[in-house]
Amino acid sequence: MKNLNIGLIGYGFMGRAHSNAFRKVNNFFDLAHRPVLKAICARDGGKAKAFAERWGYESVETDWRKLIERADIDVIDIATPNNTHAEIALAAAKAGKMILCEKPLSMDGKEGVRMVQAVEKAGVPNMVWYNYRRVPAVTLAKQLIDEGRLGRIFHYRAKFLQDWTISKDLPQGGAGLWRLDVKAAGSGVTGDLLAHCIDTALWLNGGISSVSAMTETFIKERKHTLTGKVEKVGIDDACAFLARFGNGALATFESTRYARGHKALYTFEINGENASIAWDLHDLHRLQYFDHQDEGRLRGWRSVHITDGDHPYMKNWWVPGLQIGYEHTFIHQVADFLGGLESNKPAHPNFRDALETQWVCDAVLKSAKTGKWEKVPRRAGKQ
Ligand code: SOE
Repeated sequence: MKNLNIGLIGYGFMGRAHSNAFRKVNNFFDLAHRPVLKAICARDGGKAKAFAERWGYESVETDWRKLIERADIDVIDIATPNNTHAEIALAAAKAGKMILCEKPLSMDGKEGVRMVQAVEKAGVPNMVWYNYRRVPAVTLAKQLIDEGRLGRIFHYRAKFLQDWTISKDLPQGGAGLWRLDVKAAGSGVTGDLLAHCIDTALWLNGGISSVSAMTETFIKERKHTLTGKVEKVGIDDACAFLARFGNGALATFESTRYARGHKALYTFEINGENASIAWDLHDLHRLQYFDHQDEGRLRGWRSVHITDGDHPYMKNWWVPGLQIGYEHTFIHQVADFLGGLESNKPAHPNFRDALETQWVCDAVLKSAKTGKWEKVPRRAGKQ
């Protein structure tokens, strides 16, 4: 078993999800690599030390540049606010480190191009944590589509609804609230939530060619945690867009942080010529499937419980019928990343895949400003 030394930057919600995955992956998957929690890096040394003690990191750094310089680190895992991804990734690639990066890849497509070029020039394995691809039911949806069971796809419908920013008293900026600060996040729900929907959609249904979007910022000013002043809110609180896929399918996407009663409701439905698929994050271990080829008298939506040994990833877990949850998607992602190193078939989504999502986000935000349909820019560089 080969050790793979991890240097994690950032100890927030995602730092915990990633650390849990690194710790558990070898207990459930047969792999030739073992992630070792070598160092946690964060500006606040006290908090980083407490995190290291809780999760079992061997050492603490307070300057990410020092972490990247360390010869004993193999993988840099970026779990920091969006505006720091590029600088860290560029330096890590230059130092020859493998890179795992939180979503979205970058602040925009232009920045993403530099990141793709850096990892490809350095030849370092790279991956972006779009974890919902690794929900077994979502992976099964991909298998069914790739097997051609849906036939021609006509419609793709996705939503990601939350309600945690409705209060006007919620400040923007700083730990936990940087997602509301446009300087740190780049955008609001588009980069934070719709990026997930777009990543899944591109994976399941291919490229998006054009979009027509609307966005709204419901609360125009909020106190900034770092400056103490009331400042303009620059993010999109809600975004809805129409899209045309390269394969001719029509799509609707919607996301908001103002859907009272919804905490993290990610859903999608795909309608094909022969069959349809629907999935819901609140019922993540089920895939709804309608097959028009079923005998007419018994035809209807099936609710398949994705817990059997022949379902994606499930043979690695408990016994048939027992379900798994959100945190397992990150474990699957680490397992696939390590498996990719071992088979020489790199895991996806890599930086280049995530750049595609970025281009769609850029086109969505542009369309919301111009009020026009916008084309999604083409890929940068060669594959
Ligand atoms: C925002 O609340 C958030 O935590 C996103 O940043 C995550 O990517 C999403 O999976 C859940 O919601």
